[in-house]
Amino acid sequence: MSAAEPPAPSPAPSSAGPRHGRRLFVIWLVLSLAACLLIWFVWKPHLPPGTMSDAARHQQFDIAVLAVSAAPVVIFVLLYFVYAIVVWRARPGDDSDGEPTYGNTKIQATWIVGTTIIVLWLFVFGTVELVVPAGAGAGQGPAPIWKLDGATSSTWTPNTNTMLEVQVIGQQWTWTYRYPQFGGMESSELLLPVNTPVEFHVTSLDVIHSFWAYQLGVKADANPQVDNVAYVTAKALGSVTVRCNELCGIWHGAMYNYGHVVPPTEFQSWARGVQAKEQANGILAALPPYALTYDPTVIPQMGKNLIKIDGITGAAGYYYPPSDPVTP
Ligand SMILES: [Cu+2]
Repeated sequence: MSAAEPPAPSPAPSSAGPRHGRRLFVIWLVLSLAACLLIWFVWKPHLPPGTMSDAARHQQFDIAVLAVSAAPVVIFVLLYFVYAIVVWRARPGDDSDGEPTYGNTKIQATWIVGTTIIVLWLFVFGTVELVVPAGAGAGQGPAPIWKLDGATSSTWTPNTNTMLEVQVIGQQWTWTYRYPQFGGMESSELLLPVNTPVEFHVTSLDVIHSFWAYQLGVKADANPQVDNVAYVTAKALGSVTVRCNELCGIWHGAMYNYGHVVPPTEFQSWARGVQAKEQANGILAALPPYALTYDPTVIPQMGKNLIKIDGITGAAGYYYPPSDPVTP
């Protein structure tokens, strides 16, 4: 506030002038309420990443809650700015200095209490939203603290609340998926059963990648020699975009494919089908035994046969890096 209005020194609460504090508060309250209602009822249903999984729903909810928390703060700053320009601006011909101010206990106390509440609220809300949805779809490393409910078993059958284990393997520049409960079969396609707890084990064969299943709200780093666990339960049928979210070389931008969430019985027959096919054509025997991480330098070169059999390719047109350099 620069210069005071000649008739009434404005910032000081005087019985003669308008009560600026109350006026600001009322305008702020109305605008904030309107903004929060708009955010919650109009904007929230369109916020990413949608509602395809439990993790995605929580993320959409979190973004909406944070927007609702931030809107009153932003509105207060802008409102005060506009109000000060309109009401407390220097009038033409007024060259006097503004009133000196020496602190205001009420404003200082309000500021400290207000900011403390906001920070503590964000801390509590963030923690709850990380713990309740079992890590919020993020990678928790090899020993997850927040586990998703579901029975663990070496086999998987539909509609039993048994956790489906899916290993996600990144390599330059493709994703493949192994299903240990189906003989460790490996596919370039990600299929998931709906309404089933899924435990992803994300790893890499070469450089750092990041597994990002957008519509599922899952994002987990894929690091070589690391088993990174992330949980999700898909809640709706449909397609999922899988992208690499860590710059990993020249074809990083092309490192994506699509997953599908299907009914549990359809998933089971697909998985059994791939397992049977890979048993018959020799891929299962040629694959390294299922493990949580792989050392590609000791995996014997499997050569181009695999590509011919299953259409899986990795760096230089090979699946898993060759043990000796070969011209592609
Ligand atoms: Cu990548």
